[in-house]
Amino acid sequence: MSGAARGTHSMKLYFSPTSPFARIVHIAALEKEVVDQIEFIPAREPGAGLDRLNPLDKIPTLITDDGETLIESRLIALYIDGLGTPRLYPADPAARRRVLQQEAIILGVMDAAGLRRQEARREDSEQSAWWIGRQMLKFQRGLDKIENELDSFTANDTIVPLELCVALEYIDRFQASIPEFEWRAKHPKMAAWQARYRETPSVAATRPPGD
Ligand SMILES: N[C@@H](CCC(=O)N[C@@H](CS)C(=O)NCC(=O)O)C(=O)O
Repeated sequence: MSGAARGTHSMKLYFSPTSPFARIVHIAALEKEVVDQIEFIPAREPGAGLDRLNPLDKIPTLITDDGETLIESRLIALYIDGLGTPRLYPADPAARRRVLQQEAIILGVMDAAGLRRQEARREDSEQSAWWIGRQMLKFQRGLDKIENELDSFTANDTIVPLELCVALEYIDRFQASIPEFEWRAKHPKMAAWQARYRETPSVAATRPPGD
């Protein structure tokens, strides 16, 4: 990392405490022990100006110590991992591809859950059963694949099990209002794994208020 002394903020992370994508970046920073080099900027407060930095106006957005703006949680997590010896995304090409593929499934499940949830915020008459059905198929198929390959998803000390925990907690957060988000009955291996893994320090330390 170029020239940052421990304890001084050389990067800026635009975040929100309830964003699961920002939480992944926060976890990566804790795992890589660079969190004290990051200034956390609440992006949704008036005057934060995220829209001037990121044309998509999305959280998370990182400004590196060189002043580069990075958008998308996985790009930012990759950058943070690269500040030391890569571990969250292994250097070996085949292992790295597997991590990126497993990450794509987990983030895809989280995207589908987010889109389903947004639909629930519309008036009943404006909700599309077709769109909800599409998202819930992605959600169910994605979780089924993870359940079937859980040993591979959780075997290594990479970003994958950490992201899986974030995705499952995000789903749990909305289960009371969206009953089809119930996932434990059909995915017992994952439920047992989550009950153990959720107290991993970086996961516990970044849990949103109220969860
Ligand atoms: N694919 C993006 C998703 C980021 C995302 O959707 N962030 C949400 C908050 S959880 C956001 O900023 N939404 C505001 C918007 O879409 O206008 C990533 O991985 O960073």
